[in-house]
Order: sequence, then structure tokens, then C-alpha cells
Amino acid sequence: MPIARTAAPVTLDGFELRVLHIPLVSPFTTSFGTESVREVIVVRALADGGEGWGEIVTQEAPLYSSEYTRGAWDVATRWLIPALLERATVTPEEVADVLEPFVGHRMAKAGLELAVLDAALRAEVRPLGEYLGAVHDRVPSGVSVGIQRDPAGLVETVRGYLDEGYVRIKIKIKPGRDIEDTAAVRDAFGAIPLQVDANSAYTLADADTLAELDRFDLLLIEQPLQEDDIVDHATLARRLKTPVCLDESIVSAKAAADALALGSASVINIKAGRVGGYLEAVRVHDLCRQASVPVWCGGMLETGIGRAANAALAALPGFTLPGDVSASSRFYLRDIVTEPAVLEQGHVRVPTAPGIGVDIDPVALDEVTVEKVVLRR
Ligand code: OSB
Ligand code: MG
Repeated sequence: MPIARTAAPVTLDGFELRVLHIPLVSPFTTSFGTESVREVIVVRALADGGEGWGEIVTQEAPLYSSEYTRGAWDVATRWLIPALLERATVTPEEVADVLEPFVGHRMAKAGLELAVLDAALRAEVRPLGEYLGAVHDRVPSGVSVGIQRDPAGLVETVRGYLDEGYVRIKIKIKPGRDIEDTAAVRDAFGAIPLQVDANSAYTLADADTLAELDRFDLLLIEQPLQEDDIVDHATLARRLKTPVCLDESIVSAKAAADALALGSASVINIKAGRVGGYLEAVRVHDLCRQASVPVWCGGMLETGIGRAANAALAALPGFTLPGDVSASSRFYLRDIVTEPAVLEQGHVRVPTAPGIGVDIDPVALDEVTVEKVVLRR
């Protein structure tokens, strides 16, 4: 039976936006660069029935996708928030419709939608997991491991995460740091659940190298080619034994349907920010489930806000592979919520309190805030 995802309308008095700079416990390196400080935007919806929190998961530079923090800040303050305040009273399900005329900027839209959704659900005393259709009270936790100094360093880093109890390892790869790194982890730890993420670093000309990964029995290879290489991914997928999973390319439920129709992927990474919100993320989930295509929940180094919401999303029935839903401590010494996600027997708990189910630590939040603005109706 389809789940009726409807929440009561909220009347919006305004929004507070903050740019945060949160130090990472260790630098995070991917094929597109190294990050030592997480720059992210936190959204507070000021509604008549109470507040709601969301997170815009952009990074400082437009390297993972075309969105970036200062661009999101500009579009949110100049266009998206005014459109929502003009409307004044909205249901969470209507937020995407109000923002639909503005092309793109999905991460910005997703953060605003989550803040409205959180405000609405807190007012109704209803947890996000229940609203989205969660069927588990905890989710298996995978960890995304950045490119290290060398393969030996990678093995030591992975060992630390396995000791902590993470149930699946994902390593970042790029040309020149692929076969040897993957071989080192396989040799050191045997048949652990292992996958790789290229973050768009290859072209079809690299197909022979990528086919060498077939011998490692990986769960999947994530986003080997560019965001818009939807046909090339289908060509590559026919060449590889390793299942191809798409991340960057899946910007909407329509993009997911197209990718599946073309054979560009046999697994899909779902990130609410990338597809424009948790409601669109559920639509991607629903269509993949219908097509018996496994999905898993990706991450964007979320703060406790997005991390709690991701745990709720990852508890839907179609999320049959462990997600990048790690403990807060994998990235942060101090989170901005009072009960950061922790690892318990390789799992993260789905919050059961109303809304996103976590409370903001105002002192911690202020400490990492570098800019703040309040827009009122
Ligand atoms: O490609 O999945 C990715 C982080 C930032 C941008 C893109 C990606 C990632 C990760 C980290 O892999 C996932 C996480 O939050 O744990
Ligand atoms: Mg990825």
C-alpha cells in the first residue's frame, strides 16, 4: 500500500541561514580535491508553530557538482526564500512546487524543504522516519574512506574503521590510485564488503583499467565517468563485471528512470541534496524498488541535522545496501547537535523524536558559524 506522505501546513515567518566552518578530524581527499574544513549551510525555518532545521550540503567549491556554498547562499536569499515567504503558508510537499520555476540549485532547495518538513513534523509530534516510510529502527553503517598518502596508509586507515565496526568500506579512487589501492585493501582484509568511488574521474578510454577492478569482487563502482555521461556509463557497464552505481548523474527521479532505461547503472546512490530534497529522494527509492534495483544512502559529510535525516531515509525498505551513514565522529570532533549519531554494532539508530529527531546545540552551532542572516516575511 502506498504511504500517504502528507504533513500539515506551516506558516513561515522567516528563515535564518548560517554558513558554518567545521574542522574535520582528518583531511578528506577525493579525485576532485582535499577538504580539511567542512563549509556548509544550516537553515532554520521560523514557523508560527515552532522552528525547523535543514542543511544545504554544498561544498566550498563547485567540484563535486556545479553547486557551491556561496552560490547556494545567493540563490536561497535572493530567490528561493523570498518565493517561500511570499507563499507564507505551505505544506512540506508543496515546497518543491513553489521552488520548481527556479532551474537547478537542488541542494539549496533540499535544505529549505528539510527545514520546512522538520518544522511541520515537530508541530505534529511526528518523526521523519515514520513520515518517509522507514521500516527499520537502525541502519547498517558504511564508511567512505578518502585517498590516503599511499596504499599502506590506506590499509591502516581502513583497519581503524573495521575495528570500530563499520560493516562496509568504500574507498575513493582516481587514475593512478585505483588498482594498487584496491588490491592492498583486498589483500589485507579478505572478503569484506568493499566498493570504490571515482567521483567522475575517468573516461571511456580508461575502460581497460576499470575492467581490471573486476577481479576484486567489488559490491560496485560508483560514478566512474562524468555527470552527463549517461550513454558512456551504459557502454562501460556492458564492459564490466563490477556493477556500475551512479551518484553525480542521478539529479532527479527522472534522471534515475532514464539511467535505468538505458542500462547506465544497476545500483543507485540516493542523496537527498543532489536530487532536490528528501521527498524526491523517496521517489527515486520508490521507482528503483519497483524495478528491483538496489539503492543505498549516500552522504555529503552532513552535520547532525542531515545525518539524522539520512538515517531515516536509509531505513526505507529499498535501501538494501549499507549507506555512507557513518557516526558523526568519522568526520567531526564536535557536532552541532546534542546527540550526534554513534556506531552501535556497525549500525546507526534512526531517531524517533519528532521531526529530524535531534536537537541543536546552540553553543556548538555559534562556535562554527562564520556568517548569519535572517530573512523575514
Ligand atoms: O561522492 O559520495 C561522494 C563526500 C562529499 C562529496 C561526494 C561524496 C562524498 C563522500 C562522503 O563519499 C560520504 C559521507 O558523507 O560519508
Ligand atoms: Mg559518490
